[in-house]
Order: sequence, then structure tokens, then C-alpha cells
Amino acid sequence: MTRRGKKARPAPERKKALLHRLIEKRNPLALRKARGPFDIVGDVHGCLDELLALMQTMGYRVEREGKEFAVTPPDGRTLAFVGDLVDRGPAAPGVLRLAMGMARAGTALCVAGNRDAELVRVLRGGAARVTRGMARTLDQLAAEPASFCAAVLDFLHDLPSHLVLDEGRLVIAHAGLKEALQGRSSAAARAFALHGDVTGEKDAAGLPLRRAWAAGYRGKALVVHGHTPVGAPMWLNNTINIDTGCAYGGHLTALRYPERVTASMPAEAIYYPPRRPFPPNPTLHAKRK
Ligand SMILES: [Mn+2]
Repeated sequence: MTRRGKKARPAPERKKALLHRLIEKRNPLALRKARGPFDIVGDVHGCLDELLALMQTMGYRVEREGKEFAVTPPDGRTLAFVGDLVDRGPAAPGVLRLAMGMARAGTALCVAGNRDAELVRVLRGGAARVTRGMARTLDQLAAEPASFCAAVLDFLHDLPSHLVLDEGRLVIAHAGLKEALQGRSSAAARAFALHGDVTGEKDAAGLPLRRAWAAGYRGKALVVHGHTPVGAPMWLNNTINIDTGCAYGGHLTALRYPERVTASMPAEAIYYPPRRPFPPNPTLHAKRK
């Protein structure tokens, strides 16, 4: 699975070409002129059934072709993922197949989530430890052909840290992004977009403390993000958090743009125990009684 690691060190010219390709692929401004309309999906975390159900409510037609998916979006719409496709949930390979197939077909965009970047590290053997949620994704990938795992590694590795869309009116970044870093390809922009505005300290549960960057956000671009699960989609200034904790038994949420309306699909189960207290999903609660 560590295909790149087994290769001989590339010659300088080859290395330069690879670097250029990566900068191009990860360029957050590459789609600046894309107007959408977009359906921006929050942290999926391997919740394939909820993703398919949510897409269906938004008018996407999905046909299965063996393990692959053939997707017809409604009215020229484009699906866009805020990242964290993997980790924790029951069907990461299926989610990856759907996202990668749609990306190839030009019907979906995706930015990197911190857990997607972590999976890249794990697959390359560079992670110090593997969390329980990621071990679940690895078990699921172990049942897939090596060629698929190699394609996953390439796909996740090449994802941009964030995307500036609609002539600068829309920014998609996994953990959000302050205005000064929007459109930048720097390491600082990538760190912020994947992990948020971390202080370097940890809370009582051992999770990194983050500054509430959105509270002071005054940018002109609407920033759509996930990363920190909330009970319901949360607007704050010109930002919205659409991570409604599907893997924790919450919902999977999408923001329709430019309409600025959300669509949510309740989780079918609690797939992973939350570390921070998480608001319960009323539908799931009713079902379990
Ligand atoms: Mn995340």
C-alpha cells in the first residue's frame, strides 16, 4: 500500500515535475471561477448509507455498477465534500469510491480533512499510533484490492487544503479559514484549514484547544466548514459549520449554495462514541426506545 515509499528516490527533474503537479492539484484558486451551484457535504466519516440517502433527497440519481457508483447530479449541480471522508464510520471504502468516482467525472470536489491527511500518513507508515477509528478504516481497506488502496492514497494526498469558489464569494475548508489565509498555498494555510486555529494546549478530554476564529470572522467570503461536531448546522457571522456528527449518531448535513439552505439526514446508528458530549439525534433516540 506504500507504493510511493517503495519507489527509488526520483531524479531532480522528476521530483520537480511531481512538485509542480502537486502544487497545481492542491491549488486552492484553481476553481475560483466555478459558480456552482454546489451541495456542500459535512464530515462523512465512512457513513455511506446516510450519504446516499442525503444525496437522494437532494435529487442526485445514484446507480451502482458493481462496486462503483454512477451519479447524475440534478440541474448541473456539483457535490463538494468538506473533508474527513474516512475514520470512525462503517463504510469508508464505499465513501471513497463514490467521492473519487465523482471527482473523476467532474461532479464532485473535495478538500482535505485532518483525518484524510492522517490516513495518508498511516498508509505510508509514518504515523506514530493508529486510533481506534482509523484502525476501523484500515480493516475496511484491507478487504480491498491493493490498486484501490494506491488510488486512495493518491486521491487523498493530492486534495487541496481548501477551495476558493464563485469568484471568491465561497470558501470551503475542513476546519474553516480566516480571511488572511484564503487562497494561500502556504503551510500555515494548510495547518489552519485542516486543524483549525489550535492553541497548542489540550482540554480535559485530551483534545486540542482551538480559538473560536469564526466569532471574529469579518471576511466577505462565506466559509463553509466542518471538523467540530455540533448538534445542528451553526451559522456564525459569514461562516457555517455543517459537521453535525453523523458518525456519533447525529446527522449528515449538506449546505446548498447559493440557496444557503441545509439538508440533513439522521444517522442510522451511533457508529462511534463521542469523546466530547454530543447532542443526541431525536430520530435515533425515538427509534431506540
Ligand atoms: Mn476533522
